[in-house]
Amino acid sequence: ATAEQWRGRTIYQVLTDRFARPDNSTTATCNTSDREYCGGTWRGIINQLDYIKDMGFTAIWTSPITYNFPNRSEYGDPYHGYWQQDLYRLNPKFGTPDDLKALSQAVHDKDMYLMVDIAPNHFGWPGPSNSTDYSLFNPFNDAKYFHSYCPVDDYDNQTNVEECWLGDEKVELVDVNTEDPAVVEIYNTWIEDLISNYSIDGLRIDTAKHVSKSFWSTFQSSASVFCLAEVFNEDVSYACDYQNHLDGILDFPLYYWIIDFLGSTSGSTYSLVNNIGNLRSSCKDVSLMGTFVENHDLQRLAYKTNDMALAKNGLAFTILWDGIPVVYAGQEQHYAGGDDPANREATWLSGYSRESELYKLAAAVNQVRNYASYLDPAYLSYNASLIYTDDKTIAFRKGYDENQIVSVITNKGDATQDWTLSLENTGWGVGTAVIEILTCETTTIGDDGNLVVPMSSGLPRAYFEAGKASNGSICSG
Ligand code: ABC
Repeated sequence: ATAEQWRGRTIYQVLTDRFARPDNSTTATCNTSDREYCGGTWRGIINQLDYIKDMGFTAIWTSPITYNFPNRSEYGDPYHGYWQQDLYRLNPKFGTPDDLKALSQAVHDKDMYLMVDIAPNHFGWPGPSNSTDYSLFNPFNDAKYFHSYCPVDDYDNQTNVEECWLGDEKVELVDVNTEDPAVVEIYNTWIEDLISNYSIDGLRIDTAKHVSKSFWSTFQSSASVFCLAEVFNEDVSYACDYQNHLDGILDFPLYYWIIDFLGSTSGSTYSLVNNIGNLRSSCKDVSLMGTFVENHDLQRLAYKTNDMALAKNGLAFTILWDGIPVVYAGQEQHYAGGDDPANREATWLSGYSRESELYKLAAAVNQVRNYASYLDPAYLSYNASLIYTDDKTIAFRKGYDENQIVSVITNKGDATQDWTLSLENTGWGVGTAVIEILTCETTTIGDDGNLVVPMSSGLPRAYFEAGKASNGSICSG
C-alpha cells in the first residue's frame, strides 16, 4: 500500500514473540529479564486479530521476520528479531513461510494492513567484532560486504553513525556496507521479492539514521510500499531530512515534547506548543509521521507515572493529534515496564482484557478518528490547530468545518479538582449539538459561540458533531 493509503490508518505495534502464542495461552510465563523467547508466533497473532481490530486499529506492525542467529548471547535470545543472520530464511521461532502468508491473508481479510520491521543496517553477531564469522551470513558471507569495525561512539559525526557498528562485544551489529553497489542491488531485489511473496503493505525501517540517505531513496522506490523510518533523534531538522528519502518517519521530536507534557503531573505543554510550528515547516508531511508515546525501546508511560489520567491523555493524544498513530502492545493494558528488556512484557498475561479502561478508550478514540477521516479524508492532512493552551492543558481542533474533532488534553492528573474550560474557535456555530465521545454526553454551543467543557479527574475530552456521531454509531454502546 502507498503512503496515501496509509495516511488514514492507525497502527498497533506488536513484538511477535510477546504478543500471542499459538496455544492461546494467557498464563505462559514470560520473565522479561530472562531475555528469552516466550513463544509468540504469527499464528498466535492471527488468533488475536479481533482483539486489535475491535480496538479500532487498522494495521499492525510486527517484529523483523528474517532468520536470526540461533545462539544464546550475553544479551539473551534474539526474541525481538533484530539480530538477523540470513535474509532468505524466516525466523522459525515465529513460524513457517506458510504461517506468515496466513497472517498476511488474515490481516487483509479484516481490511487491515501488515507492516513488518526490517533491519538492513546490520547482521547480528553474538560476540566481539574480531570473532565475527562472516561465512555464517547469507547472502553477505564475506567481510567485503561490511564496513570494517569501529564502534558508533560519536553521534555528532554522521560518518561514524553510518559506517561504524552498533552493539558491543556481547552482541555486535555488524554494519553492512550499504554504499557498495552490489549490496544495494541485492537489498533492492530482496525487498521487492519479500513484499510480493508475503503481500506486505508497509515497512518499519530500523536504524534508518545509521544508513546513508542515498541508500534509502532507491530502497524506497524498490519497495514501492509505505516506509516508516526509525530516526531516533529529538532534533527536528535532523529527523525531518529523512522524510526527503523515505515516506514517513516515526516522530521522535514530538515524542519528547509529549513526554515533557504528559510524563508527569508537573510537566509542561511548553515544548510542544513552542516547537510544533518548526516541525511542520521542517518536515515534508507531518500526516505521514508516526505519532507515539511508547515503543519497545522506551520506558512505558506508566513507568514514568502511575497516574491513570495521564495514561488516558497520552493515548488519546496519540490518536487524535496529527500523524499516523502508533500504539505499542500493552499500552492499552497500562503496562509499566521501564528500560529494555522490562518494556517487553507478554501481552497475553493481560488476558487480552477488553474491559481495561485504556482498551475502551483506544476503541472510542480510534472510532471517531476512523469515522472523521472516512467522511472527509482531508481530516488527516488538516494540521491540528491549538485553540487553547496554558502550561498544563491544551485544546485543539483537527478537521475542516462540520467534520472537526475538538480535543482537550491535560496533565493535571486524576487527583485534580474539577474545572471548566470555555473554548472559542471550535468552528461550531451557536446551537450546534456536539457529543463528548468518552463520556457520551451531549452539549450545545452556547449563545456566545463557546464550547463549555467540564473537566473532571484530569481526563481528556474529545468532541464531534452529535448528528454525525450518531450516523457513525459513535457512543451507541
Ligand atoms: C541490547 C540489549 C539491551 C542492552 C543493549 C546495550 O543491547 O537487549 O538490554 O541495553 C535491538 C534489540 C535490543 C538490543 C539491541 C542491540 O538490538 O531490540 O534489545 O539491545 O543489540 C532500533 C530498534 C531496537 C533494536 C535496534 C537494533 C535498533 O528499535 O529495538 O535493538 O536493531 C539507538 C539506535 C536505534 C535503536 C536504539 C535501541 O539505539 O539509533 O536505531 N533502535 C540516543 C541516540 C540514538 C540511540 C538512543 C538509544 O540513544 O542518538 O541513536 O538509538 O540508545 C534524545 C536524543 C537522541 C538520544 C536520546 C537518548 O536522547 O535526541 O538522539 O538517542 O534527546
